[in-house]
Amino acid sequence: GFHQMDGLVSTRPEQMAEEEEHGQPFVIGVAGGAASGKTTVCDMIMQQLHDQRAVVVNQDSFYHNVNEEELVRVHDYNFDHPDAFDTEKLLSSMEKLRKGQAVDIPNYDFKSYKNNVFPPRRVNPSDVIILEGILIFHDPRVRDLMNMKIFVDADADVRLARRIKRDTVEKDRDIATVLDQYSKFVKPAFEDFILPTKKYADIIIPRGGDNHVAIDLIVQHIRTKLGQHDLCKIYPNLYVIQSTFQI
Ligand code: UZR
Ligand code: MG
Repeated sequence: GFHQMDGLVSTRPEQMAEEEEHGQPFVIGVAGGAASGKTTVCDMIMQQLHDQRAVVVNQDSFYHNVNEEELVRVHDYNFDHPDAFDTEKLLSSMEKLRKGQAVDIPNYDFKSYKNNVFPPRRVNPSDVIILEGILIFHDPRVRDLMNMKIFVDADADVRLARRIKRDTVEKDRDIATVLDQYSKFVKPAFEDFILPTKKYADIIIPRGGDNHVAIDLIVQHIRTKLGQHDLCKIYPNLYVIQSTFQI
């Protein structure tokens, strides 16, 4: 009997020590169609969480490099397909962050379609990690990392209008190319891969970044969750008292 107990006692604390030391981050997933307002929603959450250690990790950073052969016909390359992303790398990066280690995240260049043109971005472990991207709810392993899932909703015409504006200004593309890519890849991929992941969302935000009430509610919830976590660290006895009450 004692032997078995010894075994249990010696493995548990070791395993828990690492996690306890850093605390598990609160992971928020933000999905939605291209140009739906995901980035705006993330920026607004980050602004309101200014006093917390929070970081945004974009799925865009994990685009595979487009090779020379594909580059010749890059207008036939589907950037809206789940296979366009290096999900294994995203998972291993998240694994490190959760262990309290810093990670170097690739800086994908939309002009050269390469992830090694710019130096990587150093991301430090944080209390809140926001994972943002069109297909961030697609892989169940990535979904399982999330404590809260948000889907940003915007009408298709709004998304297309925003996208034309953004891609012509920020990405130096002409309107014909943007429209062509939209009907060939963006719209079908939205219907085939992105929209079906809406069912995994805990919260659906209509009107994207314009919805201040929704953002306020979300930030309040995050604060409550983080507050509970902090109280538990500062007053370890508080939880015992609370649970006695509940029983
Ligand atoms: P957000 N995208 C590009 O246009 N070029 C690339 O090299 C990589 C991605 C587009 C992608 C998707 N697809 O619609 C959009 N296409 O970026 C996602 N075609 O960006 O989530 O910020 O809207
Ligand atoms: Mg964006």
